[in-house]
Amino acid sequence: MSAEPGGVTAVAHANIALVKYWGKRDSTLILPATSSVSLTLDAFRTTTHVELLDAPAGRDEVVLDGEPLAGAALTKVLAFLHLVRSQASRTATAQAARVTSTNEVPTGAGLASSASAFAALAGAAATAYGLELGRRDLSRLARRGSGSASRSVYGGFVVWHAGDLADPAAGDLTSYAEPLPTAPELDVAMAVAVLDAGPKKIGSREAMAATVATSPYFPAWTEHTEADAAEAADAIAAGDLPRLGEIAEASAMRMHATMLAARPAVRYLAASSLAVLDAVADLRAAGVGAWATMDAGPNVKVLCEGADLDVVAAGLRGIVLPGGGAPHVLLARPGPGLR
Ligand code: 2P0
Repeated sequence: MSAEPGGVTAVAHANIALVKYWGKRDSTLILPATSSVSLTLDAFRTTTHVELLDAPAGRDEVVLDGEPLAGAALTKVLAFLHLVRSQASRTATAQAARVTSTNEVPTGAGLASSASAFAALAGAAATAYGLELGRRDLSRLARRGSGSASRSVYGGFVVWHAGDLADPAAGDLTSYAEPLPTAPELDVAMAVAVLDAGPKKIGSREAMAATVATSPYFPAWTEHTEADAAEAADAIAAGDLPRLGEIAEASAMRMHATMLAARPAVRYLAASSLAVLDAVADLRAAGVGAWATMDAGPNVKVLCEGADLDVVAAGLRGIVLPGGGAPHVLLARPGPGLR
């Protein structure tokens, strides 16, 4: 974070979960049902500037990519600013803020991420309002904006702990992210197959709530995910990419299976996604270490060794999608934490 005369600027990067977060046990505090493990990427970053105004709270201004923010997205940001002000004990005499944010996401990628957005906002707003938070508390604060944002406070491989399950107040203190010990020889990369399947039909927050409320598979999902997170951490420490890749692909498929069992089903998998999953299996059959993961949308992200990124990208660009055409492929490597 850099404090300038006119405010504070923070930069945060997107992260992709390898062991997924899907479901909350407390939606006010954003406490997850399970721990999750992610990789922060060098691509897809958000830069956010926060400047305090000579005006009372309630006159906040939020501009995203040059346009005033509106609707539900604005409500989320205003609630977050209110939280930061209350933590700074400045509610009585609170000054409004002007938030100016820019997302660097390749056009049409469909990867706009609340993770980089709320991590950057947490960093810039906390500093602007005079909160001196360590990384762990910044991660807890970012979590209140969007769960996955807690992980974007750190670079590389990260775990977000579910925290104390017994009561929410203890959970709020113990549900934070931290970097994972990583074998120095573990050199990974990610290829993103961008599939144009139109705008999302259901946002992830609503989809998670529907899954928790109606999927009979949800208890099995939570039971296995905690063990998957521990095994992923072991694989990262040991530099065992095949083991990490297997866990990551299984976690993504199980997450989608859990939401497919909701009533009505939540389905992000598209026909084009299945074509990419087949291509990833073909790469593996040909001896290339490549493992797929998917989030709340049709795009498929492929984890591989850094040295194999070009061959994986070529494999993905060679796919003939249902309906014709090939996926647009973006390349990413591990990226830094909030700065
Ligand atoms: C993840 N996702 O672990 C999972 C996998 C999408 C699929 O975290 O409600 O924007 O703000 O806490 O973090 C996306 O959900 O949800 C997400 P909220 P968030 O990356």
